[in-house]
Amino acid sequence: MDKKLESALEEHPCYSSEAHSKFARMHVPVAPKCNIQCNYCNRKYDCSNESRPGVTSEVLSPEEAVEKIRAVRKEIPYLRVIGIAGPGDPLANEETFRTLELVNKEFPDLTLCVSTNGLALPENAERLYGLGVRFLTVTMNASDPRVGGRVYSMVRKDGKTYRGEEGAEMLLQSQLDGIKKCVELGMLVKINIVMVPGINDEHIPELVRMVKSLGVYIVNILPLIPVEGTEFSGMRAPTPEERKRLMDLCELDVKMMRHCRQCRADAIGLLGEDRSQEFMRMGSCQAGCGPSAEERPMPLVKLDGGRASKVAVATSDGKNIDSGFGNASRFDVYEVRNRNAEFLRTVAVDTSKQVVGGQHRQHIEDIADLLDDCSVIVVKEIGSMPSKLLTGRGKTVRISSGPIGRETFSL
Ligand code: CLF
Ligand code: SF4
Repeated sequence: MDKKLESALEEHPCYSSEAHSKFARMHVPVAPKCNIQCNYCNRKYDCSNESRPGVTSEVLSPEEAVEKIRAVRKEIPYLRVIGIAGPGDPLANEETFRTLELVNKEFPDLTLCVSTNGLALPENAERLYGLGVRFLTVTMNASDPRVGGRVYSMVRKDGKTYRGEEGAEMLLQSQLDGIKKCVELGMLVKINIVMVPGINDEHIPELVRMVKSLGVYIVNILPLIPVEGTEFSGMRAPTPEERKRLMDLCELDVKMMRHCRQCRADAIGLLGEDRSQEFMRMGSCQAGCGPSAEERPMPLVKLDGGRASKVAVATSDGKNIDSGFGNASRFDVYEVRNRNAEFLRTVAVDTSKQVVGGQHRQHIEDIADLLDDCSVIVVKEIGSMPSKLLTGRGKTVRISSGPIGRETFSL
């Protein structure tokens, strides 16, 4: 491994467990289209409280992505990696390549990282390498088409659609050929595997041995997140114990990633601290009725400001701002007067039930009702829907993290 790659590896928050608390990655969501359909994926939701791959609040053009990187870099000097991870498959979108080209030219010191399902990898491996990509992730859920046929409902290649085992076989062949090429070129390949109990869990050790024989650098086993509106919505996620057992077993064969945060396609920051909402463009409507791309104001806006008498803080322990709006189990409410904050009450939120799909908005409205007397809400993160709902009710939303202190209340 050459020196440059070695130091990039040491500072890559996903590939190095030591780096994940020190260095940040930024995903640029430039790739909306996908060429397959996984039975666990539904990309229509847009909410940071459902943090998972395939979800993003906005799609950027390559030029907008570069502009955003410029702005983020100023705020996050420890940014090291620019990743393209969706919200569709990066290799099914020409914009991915244009973005890589632009980023490589303007920020040669940043590491480029791409995450793909692998279907279009064989024909793109050299192109990616030529554009400076040395870190590549392939999400691969089966090394047997009989298993893959239960995970993927559709694979589209060269204008044709393939289903069931036939589609899974085609995908598998592309993944294997593509991984082999990337390893030979000198890329560090990571394999992401989604663990689906009853579908591929028993098969995963065999899959891991196969990818190990291809020379992959590291494997990451992620738990299924059952999502409303997908084939797997009724399936259960593996328990942490089941997943740990499987990782322990597979670690006998290959290096295992254990600090994955299942990021959004527009995640920004340290792995455990998504700051994407801080850098959301304001003023552009998802339905396309906002200003055109040329007119759109590019300044990246921090949610901020306003005077308040009551402030609600999303906290799990009463000491730190550490929760997102939709997944907080508790808000502490303070009254702020003459720059002094006085604790008033704790508002507990019922988080015992899993909230999916259409129930999500109701859950958000219920929390907003509980905090109706507060004019400022301080959260670690928030999705665009809850953020719009709160601002529509006249609240000021502030994104912050770390200890609750004087700064939390300097309004
Ligand atoms: Fe992004 Fe993925 Fe690159 Fe990391 S994420 S493209 S390798 S820079 Fe990391 Fe996020 Fe887990 Fe992915 S924590 S989902 S493994
Ligand atoms: Fe969704 Fe990614 Fe699967 Fe495409 S490859 S269907 S974006 S999970």
